[in-house]
Amino acid sequence: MKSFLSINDVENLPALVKDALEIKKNPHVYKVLGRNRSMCLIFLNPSLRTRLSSQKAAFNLGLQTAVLDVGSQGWQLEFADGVKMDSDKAEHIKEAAAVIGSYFDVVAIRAFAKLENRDEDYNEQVMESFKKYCPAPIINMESGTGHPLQALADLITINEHKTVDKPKVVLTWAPHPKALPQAVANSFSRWIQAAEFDLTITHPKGYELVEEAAGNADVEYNQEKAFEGADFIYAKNWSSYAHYGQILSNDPDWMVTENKMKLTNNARFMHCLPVRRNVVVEDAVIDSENSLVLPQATNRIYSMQTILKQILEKL
Ligand code: AN0
Ligand code: CP
Repeated sequence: MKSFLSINDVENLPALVKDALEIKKNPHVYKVLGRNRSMCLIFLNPSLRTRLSSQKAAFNLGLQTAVLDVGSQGWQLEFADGVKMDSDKAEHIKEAAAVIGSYFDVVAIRAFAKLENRDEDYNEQVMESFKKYCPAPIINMESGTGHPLQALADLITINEHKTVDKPKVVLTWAPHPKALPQAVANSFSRWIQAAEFDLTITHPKGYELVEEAAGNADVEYNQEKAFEGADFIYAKNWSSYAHYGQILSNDPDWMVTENKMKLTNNARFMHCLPVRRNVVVEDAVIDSENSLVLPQATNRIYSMQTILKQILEKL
């Protein structure tokens, strides 16, 4: 693998998941791969899991890391071409990405959708600029349109916990006080369908995902109907794609509750975290023995480690 921006960079998905499960059993066997090599983690937005699991994955591979928090430590970056840089942005991505790429062997970037301009977010301006100007391989730690490291961790988790070959997976929209990106939902939908599991997406009208992400998933506007017979319930809030970045509903009736979980096939509950308790999901569900939120977070180490291993092998 050269860079990892989305599922399009994955040649063989079953092999990738198998590799991750093997690495999880023996996390230290590839330590030689990272020797005398280093990775820079660049954050334009906050993170707990991605930041720490990426450093842990690098540690397991013997790879050194440096972290740059652009907001508090770096110069504000300009991404537009040909502009007169007389505002608050002190450095252009052309120089910044080239410099960082000359110091490190791998560069990982987090840059959330700004939810202001759909084209800017969906053209992946930040990731594409790094790809263009940075000579080192790039890893997406959540971009304008996707969060593929999370989706890989989710797929590892489902593979570990499924009891049938093709489980019924339900992605449910849930309420949230702030407008959130579509990235997690987009990637989850794409990866679950690529893994050929049965996916139903349920959300209020107006929250349809972009066509390439929705794919051939069943869309069910009645959440309780969607939950019937589900093996996995994956909750996430996202803002509208059609009415870009807007909150169209905050209906508390969409929260995942113990009562709704009773409609499922004793489903496991999933969320990428961070989660707002008793807004997105009731305490009784996230604290139940059917909750997989902590195993998902643990698997973030192995999703990053698997991607890093494949990139380091090609350096
Ligand atoms: C972010 C999002 O929804 O994209 C990050 C999730 C991993 N969530 C929040 O900002 C709460
Ligand atoms: N799930 C996830 O990416 O969490 P962080 O935002 O804390 O990294």
